[in-house]
Amino acid sequence: MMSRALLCGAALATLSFAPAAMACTESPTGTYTCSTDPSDPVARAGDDDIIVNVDTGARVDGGSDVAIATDDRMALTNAGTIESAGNRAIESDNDATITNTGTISALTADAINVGNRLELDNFGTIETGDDAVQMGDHAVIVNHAGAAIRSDDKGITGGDNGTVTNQGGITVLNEGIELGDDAMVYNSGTISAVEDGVQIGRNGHVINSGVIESTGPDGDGLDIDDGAVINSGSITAAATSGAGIDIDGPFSDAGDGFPGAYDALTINNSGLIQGGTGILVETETYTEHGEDFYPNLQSQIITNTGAIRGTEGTAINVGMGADTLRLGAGSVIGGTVLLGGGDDLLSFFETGYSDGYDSLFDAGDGTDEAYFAFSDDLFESLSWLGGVLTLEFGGDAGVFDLALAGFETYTFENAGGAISYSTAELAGLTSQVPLPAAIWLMGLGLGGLGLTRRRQV
Ligand SMILES: [Ca+2]
Ligand SMILES: [Ca+2]
Ligand SMILES: [Ca+2]
Ligand SMILES: [Ca+2]
Repeated sequence: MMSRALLCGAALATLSFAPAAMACTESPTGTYTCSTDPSDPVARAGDDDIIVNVDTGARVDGGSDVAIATDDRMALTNAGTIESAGNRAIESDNDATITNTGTISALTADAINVGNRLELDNFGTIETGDDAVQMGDHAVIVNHAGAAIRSDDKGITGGDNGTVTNQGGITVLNEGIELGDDAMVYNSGTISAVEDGVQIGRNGHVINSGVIESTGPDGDGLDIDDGAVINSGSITAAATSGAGIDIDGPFSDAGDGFPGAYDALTINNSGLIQGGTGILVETETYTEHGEDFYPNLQSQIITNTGAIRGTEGTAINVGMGADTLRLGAGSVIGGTVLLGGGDDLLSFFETGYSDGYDSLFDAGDGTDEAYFAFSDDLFESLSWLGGVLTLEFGGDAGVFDLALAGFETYTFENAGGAISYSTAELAGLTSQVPLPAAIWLMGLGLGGLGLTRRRQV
């Protein structure tokens, strides 16, 4: 008996060191102020229009429950800590507004799980063993400079019409940002994901001046169906099977038939797009997980003044449809370009190019055109071998060479106006000694003259 009483006394003494959790103060009705560490959960899951303010230094501890639960139109400001060890940190329904300058964390469940029309401004930290932010449609999220979202699953995941601006860091073990159709993603920070960096659906718009990267064994930098991408930063995938930008095709439940084609995707790149394949369009038909997947038959319109690289040998594969690849001076294409079926256009729309094109440009089936915004008298050499036309340019065109296959028309902007050749006409030039030889000898002659002049100096 004696020893038991001593034990109880010891236990009580130990407990008394931990401050008892205090309820958040409710005043006026429906408005809570949480100012102690710890504070009890706010458990108003069935109630609308709840306002919660968590003060600096305060900590709302959900324990094994949700730390803050409300129904519609919650307005939450957190400057302290909101956490749960066994459930979601924040759970609300439609029209939630959350401003976080503190920490929101959940060990085993979503940190924030809400319905439609979430407005979230994060200046602090959101971290979780599950999804960091899961929401419905029409979300508007800003992860501000210096803010961090870390998760063992997805970072930000939601439905259609979402707008996500990331100026800070999103570091996750699954997908960084996953949204449905009509998504807008503005990134000037860093999105680092083991799976896809950003995955969005149809009519997506991505403007990136920061880093979007997939670091895992099978992710893509950006996965998108149609819409527009403007990249001045980097969009990369480490996986050999992954693409910097992966462009899906339509899909439907198995047996339901072709659901209709997607629309065009425009990509303007002045930064880096790199993956096992740099830009990859779905070209296959297959069935997986009870769904039929179809090739993307649409146009991809790519303007590149930066670099597009495929570490496994293919820089760009845009498949079926009438695709356009416009290359600016100073652009780099690291790997083969496959323009695929359809009437495609390869355009060198400037002058002053550098030698950034080591691999083949294959235009594939269809009536394809190569366009040059300079004169055909800027050929240094031309050869036709095994179906590959190799052109070497100099002068105002810039010093570079190209290997072309599958093109039907070659257009040059000569002084007297544009002139077009067929492959047969250009290939024929290589077997007619006078013209190419004359050009080549003239180049050599000028080079010799230059050498002579230099020697006189
Ligand atoms: Ca295409
Ligand atoms: Ca094509
Ligand atoms: Ca083609
Ligand atoms: Ca062709």
